[in-house]
Amino acid sequence: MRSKRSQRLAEFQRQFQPSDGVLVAISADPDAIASAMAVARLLRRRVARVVIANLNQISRPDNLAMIRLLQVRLTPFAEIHPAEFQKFVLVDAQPAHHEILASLPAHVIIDHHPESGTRAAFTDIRPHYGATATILTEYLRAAGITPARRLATALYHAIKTDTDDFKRQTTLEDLQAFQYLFRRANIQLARRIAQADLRLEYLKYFKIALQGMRRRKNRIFAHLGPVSNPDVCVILADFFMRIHTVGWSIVSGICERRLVVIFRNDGARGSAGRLAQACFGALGSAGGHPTMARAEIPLAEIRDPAFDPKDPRRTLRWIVARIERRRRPRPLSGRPAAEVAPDSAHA
Ligand SMILES: [Mn+2]
Repeated sequence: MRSKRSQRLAEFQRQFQPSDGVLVAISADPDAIASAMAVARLLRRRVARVVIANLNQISRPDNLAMIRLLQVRLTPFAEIHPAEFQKFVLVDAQPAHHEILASLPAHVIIDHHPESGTRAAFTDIRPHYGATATILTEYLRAAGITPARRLATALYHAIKTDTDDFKRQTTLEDLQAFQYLFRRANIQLARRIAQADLRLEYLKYFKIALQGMRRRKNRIFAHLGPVSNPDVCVILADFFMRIHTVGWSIVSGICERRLVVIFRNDGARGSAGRLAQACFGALGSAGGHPTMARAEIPLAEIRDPAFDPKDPRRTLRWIVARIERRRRPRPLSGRPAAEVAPDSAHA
């Protein structure tokens, strides 16, 4: 009797003919990229060709580093003619997650997100797994394929990323896959990829933040002025949390006519989500987790004469005053935050 894993692999392999052109459509993040690479490896010499197409424009510097250093070949979906393919594979996503995915006649769906109801000829969805890369690592092992260094490094990085180094949803299977990949991955290269979270043009925001920052007890505030991408506020807010005496870091910027305020808290006292909500909930969307939160306020909603988006010093003073005023009369207690809008960027 063959094991469940090799039965599942055989069923996956049965979906493909040697003449097939296979399109793997992904929303490119580390888990999706690594899983697509594994599908391409599983289908090598079994089908005519495999093309990996990214639906999204890839802009995160660490993902760009992954693609460059692991020599991943991706084709933007806009350049794809779906009619030229016979089989469509979705990994780390389901048709309900993206309208383009919904428009493709998926033959294979392999994912770890919650079930959204769509089935394909072959569907393997395991919501309790920390990463789709773990499922694909099991397929490779069942197929007797030892992943080459680049593929092993991609899968290793994917599991680390999706489980946030095992601080998020992780199963025994994720740990087993990680242990298997650890011996085969280029750990230095994976570290290099994970570390590459900056763009050269972000350095000017470090200068602005360091020169303009304000300290109130264990709280650091900085306002970056106009930013091309709010991710840079997240990077600076996380950066200030690396100072061992800092309990709160609050970094803001202006992007697309909105004031974006990123909150970080050390998790010892107070709640970033509740503070964001209390200070800015009346003006825009605000909320998050106890340690991470964000507020986004349309500039048009702020009618306070003390606020001037064109003057970064006054903007910072306005934010500091609004937050410090909130903190004084009613110190925040340990009640759990209402999770309004989880901070998604650089989570
Ligand atoms: Mn994933």
